[in-house]
Amino acid sequence: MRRAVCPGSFDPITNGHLDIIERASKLYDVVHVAVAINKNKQGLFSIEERIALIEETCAPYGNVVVESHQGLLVDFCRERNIPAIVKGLRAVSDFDYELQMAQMNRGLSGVETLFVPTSPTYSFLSSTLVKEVASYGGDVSHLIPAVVHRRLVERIAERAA
Ligand code: COD
Repeated sequence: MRRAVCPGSFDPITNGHLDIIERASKLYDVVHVAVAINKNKQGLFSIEERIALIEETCAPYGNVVVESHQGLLVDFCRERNIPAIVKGLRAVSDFDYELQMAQMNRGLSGVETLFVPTSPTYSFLSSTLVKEVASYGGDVSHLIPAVVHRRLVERIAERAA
């Protein structure tokens, strides 16, 4: 069984994340999506909400398992016998940090990182920008799945109330 992991914060999942997960799901038998728990960073969505949104949007792929994880990604991989991390690369600006993480992770445990070039439509896209634009009333409906858009609009309204 060939396994890979797509890690991230996914606060919330965007079409850019989905593009990478879908492409990984065609290359591997099982793709684990690891939602990082960061105790120092309060997200817009809870970990449980992020997982539910990822499960719903990735259900059509049929081979995606969504889990939270705390601590080192290499430990997540070791516990599940996952030999590969799949990451999307948006631009040169992503490269330096991604290369550092890839080399560190390989040095720690031997796990390899495979980089998938983002689809040009999503090369500027991040969860942070989506939240910022939506918080000022901008239209981000073409950048995130419909269910995520509904939840995002609701959450921003709740926070503003
Ligand atoms: N197009 C293509 N890919 C994209 C896009 C896009 N528009 N947006 C995001 N991605 C991909 C990228 O591969 C990105 O790395 C990944 O999705 C996740 O993105 P985010 O923004 O949700 O998540 P990050 O960058 O906050 O996640 C960082 C991690 C959680 C992956 C990282 O900090 C980590 O591995 N933490 C675990 C602790 C650990 O092991 N630390 C040591 C690392 S050496």
